[in-house]
Amino acid sequence: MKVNVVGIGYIGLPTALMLATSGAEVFATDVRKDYIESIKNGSINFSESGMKEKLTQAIDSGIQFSTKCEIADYYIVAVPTPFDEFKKIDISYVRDAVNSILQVCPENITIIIESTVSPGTIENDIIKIAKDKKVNFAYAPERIIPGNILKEIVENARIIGCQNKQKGEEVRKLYSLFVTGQILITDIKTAEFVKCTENSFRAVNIAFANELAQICNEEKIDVNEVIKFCNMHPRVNILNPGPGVGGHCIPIDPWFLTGHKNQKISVIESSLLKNEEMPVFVLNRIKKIMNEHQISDFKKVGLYGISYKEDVDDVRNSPTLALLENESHFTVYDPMVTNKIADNQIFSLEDFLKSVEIIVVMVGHTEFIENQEKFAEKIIFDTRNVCKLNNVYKL
Ligand code: SAJ
Repeated sequence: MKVNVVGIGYIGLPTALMLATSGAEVFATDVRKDYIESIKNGSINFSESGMKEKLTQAIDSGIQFSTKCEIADYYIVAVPTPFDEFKKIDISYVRDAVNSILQVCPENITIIIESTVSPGTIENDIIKIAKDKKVNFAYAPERIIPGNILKEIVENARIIGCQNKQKGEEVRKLYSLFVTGQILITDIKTAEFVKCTENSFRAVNIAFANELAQICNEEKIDVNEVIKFCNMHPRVNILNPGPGVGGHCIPIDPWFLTGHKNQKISVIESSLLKNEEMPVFVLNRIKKIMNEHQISDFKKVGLYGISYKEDVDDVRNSPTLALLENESHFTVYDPMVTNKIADNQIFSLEDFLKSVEIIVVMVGHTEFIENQEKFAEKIIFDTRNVCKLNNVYKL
């Protein structure tokens, strides 16, 4: 089986590597020339456990990297789908990818879209790009969690949306090369809905936890204890409040469900807005703590963590960066983020500890959890409920 994966970032790269090490002949295409060159030499621009080793194995198995699409039986598109200024999906990368495939592909092949799209996009916009050329389309959204990509890409159940059952079976066969989880076949639009709904569920649930945190804070009650006890109920499962929701999925994908004019969409929208307001809620809490301790210099406050969540180096839509947009004078440190992206960024834990009096735990990296005693002399505001020291401010 010849497969051309188009877009070899967070999703496309592991997909291409898994296919290449499971018996498929794989071409991996990306428009970034420099990235292609570095990846050919075994270098990856994000940190993910096991990925470098997988890349070496895939190179040994004959994976080919290029900026141009090749002739193949299947094409998998895994390019970004950001939203525009009106929070509507921007499909220009998907459109460009499909156009570049159409220039080289034979007829009757299948183009599988993995990028997240709003329901209806494939039928209304993407299929039309093919015009008279006879090709098939499928939608196979990914579900892998950054930090555990290589395990989840194999074990998670997958939903494949297809134009007909027979094509669905063919696509199932392709993914069966490396997926051990169930592979379920449905129509394209249902699959599009599934993807957006999963991330909306998480966004709404986290927003609920964040709102609870705000209410509990006013009543001087520990929200984490309330949630812990609630979750002992057999039918309750509340997620964790935090300083905001980052990453490239949960703050974005739910907007793809909200543009329906004939329905009153309030739950999803207000949840997204609730999550977006959390960095400012945290900022106001920090200012109160500074007042209590007569600290007025923002540099004496250290934000621990810049990435959007624990143990990843990804800073996309990071709550810490959102907080810094409102007040840029804080000192910041993140063991995972080694390039300079903030004004007062410090690169060693020891220097960070020497520079600040208050520490705000924005991300619960393993480094923090395993070295808590080093922070014992500091005033700590723990927004992630990971600190076991005494006298800690909680969200
Ligand atoms: N967060 C909270 N409280 C929680 C859980 C998460 O505040 O209880 C925050 C995190 O700190 C982070 C953000 O939410 O800032 C998102 O983190 P995440 O771990 O929930 O999700 P992502 O964005 O890393 O990955 C999600 C996953 N989707 C679901 O779990 C439904 C993943 O499976 C998807 O593949 C991915 O989105 C995607 O690509 O859509």
